[in-house]
Amino acid sequence: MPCFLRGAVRARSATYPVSHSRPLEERAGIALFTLVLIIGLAQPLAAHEFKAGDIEIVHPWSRQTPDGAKVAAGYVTLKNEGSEPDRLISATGEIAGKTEVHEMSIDGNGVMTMRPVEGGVEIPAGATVELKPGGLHVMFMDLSRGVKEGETFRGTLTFEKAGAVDVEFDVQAMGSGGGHDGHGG
Ligand SMILES: [Cu+2]
Repeated sequence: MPCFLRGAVRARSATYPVSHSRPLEERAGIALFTLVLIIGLAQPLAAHEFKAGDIEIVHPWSRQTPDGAKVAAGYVTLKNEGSEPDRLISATGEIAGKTEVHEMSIDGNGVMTMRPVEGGVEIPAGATVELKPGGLHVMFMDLSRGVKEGETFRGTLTFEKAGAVDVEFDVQAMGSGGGHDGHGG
């Protein structure tokens, strides 16, 4: 009886690598595929950068739009690494019929208003200017379609000196990045 058992165990362990294990190449392939998949899925959340002359354009983003929305806001961080001031004078977005650069402010009655920035947004030499919820923003109007979290859409930013540069706006979750939802164009 003990002899029989030992034989059975040996037989099973002998066949195990053949019947249950994948070749090393295949396992390496699966590992690589999984890694590529993880990196691919993580990409929309990672910061992304663009460059126009001395202006570094960090992580342009927008928000998922509610159903039927006709406007959306875009945000971005602009770093001027040059020795001359520059200005963001205009922007476009592929989802928008019209795009303006806006600033928000609160008037004497506590009413929040926004209007196009006269002459564009100045970016002093060596300075970092943030377009962010509640402040300066790109206003996408006459939207041709809504956008969902995880998508990207193309646009351009035009600077007085650095010129026009193509960028991609990452669409983040509704409500991300603070207030400033649901304002009219
Ligand atoms: Cu606005």
